[in-house]
Amino acid sequence: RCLTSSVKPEIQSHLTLLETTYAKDDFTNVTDKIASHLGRNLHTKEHHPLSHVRQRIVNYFYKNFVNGRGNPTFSVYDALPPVVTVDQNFDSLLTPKDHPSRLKSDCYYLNRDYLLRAHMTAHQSELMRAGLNNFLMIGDVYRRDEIDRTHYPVFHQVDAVRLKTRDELFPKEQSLEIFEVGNNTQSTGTQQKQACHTLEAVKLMEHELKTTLAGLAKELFGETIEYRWIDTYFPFTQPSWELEVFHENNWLELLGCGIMRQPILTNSGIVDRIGWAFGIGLERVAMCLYKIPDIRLFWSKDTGFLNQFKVKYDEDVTYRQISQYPQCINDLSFWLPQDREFSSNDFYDLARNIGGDTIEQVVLVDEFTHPKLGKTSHCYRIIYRHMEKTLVQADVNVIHSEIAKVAASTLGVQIR
Ligand code: FA5
Ligand code: MG
Repeated sequence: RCLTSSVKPEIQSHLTLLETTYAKDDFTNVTDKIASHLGRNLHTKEHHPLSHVRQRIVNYFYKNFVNGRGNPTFSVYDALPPVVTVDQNFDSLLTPKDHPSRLKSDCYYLNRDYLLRAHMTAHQSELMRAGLNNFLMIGDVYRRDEIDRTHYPVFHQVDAVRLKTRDELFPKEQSLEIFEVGNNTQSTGTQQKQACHTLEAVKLMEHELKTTLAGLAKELFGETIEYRWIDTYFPFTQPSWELEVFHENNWLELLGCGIMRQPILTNSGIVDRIGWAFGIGLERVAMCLYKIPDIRLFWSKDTGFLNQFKVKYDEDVTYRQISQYPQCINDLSFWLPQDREFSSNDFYDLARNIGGDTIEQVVLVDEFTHPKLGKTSHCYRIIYRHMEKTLVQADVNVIHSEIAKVAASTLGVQIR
């Protein structure tokens, strides 16, 4: 269609996210840039550092909580859609109507009714209503925030809920209860406990919660990690704490947690249980574990970053700075020698010897054996990238042919 000067820019009255259309209003503030992060699902991408951290946390729960038949007690929800209602994100969690966390300046609203979830806690009520008692919720969360090395408007959280009945909490003591007589859910209680709970129940829940989370910190950062508990406030838990760990000379806030406010359970139809909950951010943990210097790197599609994490989820990796210059990618295919041994490592050393600092990665991308000739072929992708300068294809061609020539003469391979 032909554009003429009389065409006015169209003000769109609707926006579409994840195949659903929402009417815009005076609250709409989601930008295209933010919307482009939906569906990336870094937490479930194989070998992504955030996926490794997620797996470490999930496995800790699988290992430490098993039922009588030896099965994991916690179930995992990692595909809950990030568009939620104001009710899910705030009201169902008893967030006061005038609480600053609801402000347009802090959240990405689609309109007055829908927003991109600001925390995974937004899904607590719906999963409890579905009948779950022990579950983990994992996903991307969205917040308008300052911009620096450690803050990005999209990050990832693992949230957990654990609900217990009186019999589960006090299996041996028939005289102990979890609720005070009169079950007063109207009065809010004290910093120490909600009015409706007995002190015994709260103390036992607090003990299990803190032991579990201190154990998680040790699982992630090692047995000797120093940690401390800080009293805090969340609208949805009482009492509430933050867990901080001492890492590289700084106290780092790892997670928030607490005893769930009882009306959240009652509103979900649960009248006979007490619960604890927590929420932990994945980026901070991954940045510490792998020494990743900038939070934006998690969104990188650069294989110089991603391929450093092609390891088992619990292996130690220290991130090495990648070059800011562009990659030059060349493949090399050859038949393996039939009269002697060949190992990929011999080729990696050879490439490294010849290419030196111009080579970022060498990856075996294809391997097949000819059905009739019985010969095996390997294809290696050599990714050239210098730390200090842009490589042009002509320079790379010289190095690449030298690698091919020396491989043929010293490893006995036959270039294809
Ligand atoms: C929450 O989001 C609560 N929903 C956590 C919670 C769940 C408390 C259940 C009680 C019960 P908070 O905003 O503090 O709390 O975030 C929780 C964790 O997410 C933080 O401890 C931190 O690890 C991580 N986090 C928060 N903001 C950021 C950010 N801008 N960048 C990276 N990680 C963040
Ligand atoms: Mg916090």
